[in-house]
Amino acid sequence: MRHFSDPAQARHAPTRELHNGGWADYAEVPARFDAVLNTLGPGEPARDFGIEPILAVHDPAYVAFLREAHDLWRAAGREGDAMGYVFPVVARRVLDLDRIDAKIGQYAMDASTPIAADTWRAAYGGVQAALTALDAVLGGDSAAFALCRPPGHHCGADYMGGYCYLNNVAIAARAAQARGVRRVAILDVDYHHGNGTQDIFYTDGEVLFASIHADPKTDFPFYWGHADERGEGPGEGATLNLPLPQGTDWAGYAPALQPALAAVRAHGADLLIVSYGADTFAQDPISHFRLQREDYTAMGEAVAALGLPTLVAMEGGYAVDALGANVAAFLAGLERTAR
Ligand code: Q9C
Ligand code: ZN
Repeated sequence: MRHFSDPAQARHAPTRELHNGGWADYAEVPARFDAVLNTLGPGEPARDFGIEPILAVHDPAYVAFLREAHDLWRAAGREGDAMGYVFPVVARRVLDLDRIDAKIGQYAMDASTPIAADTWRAAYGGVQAALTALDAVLGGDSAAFALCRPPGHHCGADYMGGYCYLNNVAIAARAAQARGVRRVAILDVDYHHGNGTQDIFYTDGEVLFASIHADPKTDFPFYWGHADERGEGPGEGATLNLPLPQGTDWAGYAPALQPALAAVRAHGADLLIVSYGADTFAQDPISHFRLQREDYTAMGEAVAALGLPTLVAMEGGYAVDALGANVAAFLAGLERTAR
């Protein structure tokens, strides 16, 4: 299977995040990128599809903010990474305030998504990797892998969060539709609920969002991903959330995969996009499932059995030493079943 990335993606290097009331080392490290390439090989460079596919998903004012936030932070005399600390929970008012802290809060859902000097460039590169992999799939490859970093599934049309700035899979889904694909299914198997992706497609009946994740009662992002969130209006029934308890191993995970795959089948999807996070791994330092490397191969085989053209995009996975192998195991399973 071919895979795609942009070297600029390794330049995004925030130092710390606010977690449980204190500073924690930033888990979404550049070494994740190198670890995957070390295992898979260098792959192919992302091509540049421009800003338009990004603006088909994200608010232009939010995109402008992402591009300038770090410069504004420095201009305000601040050091290190730009990060907010006040958030407009009441109706999320957009007031076009000048103070950098007000801008950040307006476009953020948390304090675990700092903007460093090269964040925009890295996020842009990750989107282009996803679009290049999409192009491979639409061009006839049965599957392709985009080494997206930073990840994307927590950010919405106009907010960042959960280490995510641009929603790679949402952008790929809309780009596919612009090229004539009508029905898209997004299967999100990252440990955390993909709240941003859900949000973007919540009222859209043509894009299915099905997610298996840690119960948000105990895990980030808390406010989304509960089983009763099923979509709204024309999107009603096109969102499926399958929360699982901390400690879930493959024996508990595999049964949840079945209704998710059944939903993809029932959707009549022409294209499958997988938000692949390896933070369900037993040794993940910030997560609490118990999957093993071989389970990812079984997962890949189950996904391949759908028989759909498949774009796989990287999301989380923080056990850096095991990340390459955990990605390779999933891709091997996806390739094993002939289609
Ligand atoms: N120190 C993704 O996996 N908070 N995002 C965790 C750990 C944020 C995870 C705190 C978790 C976001 C793409
Ligand atoms: Zn995650």
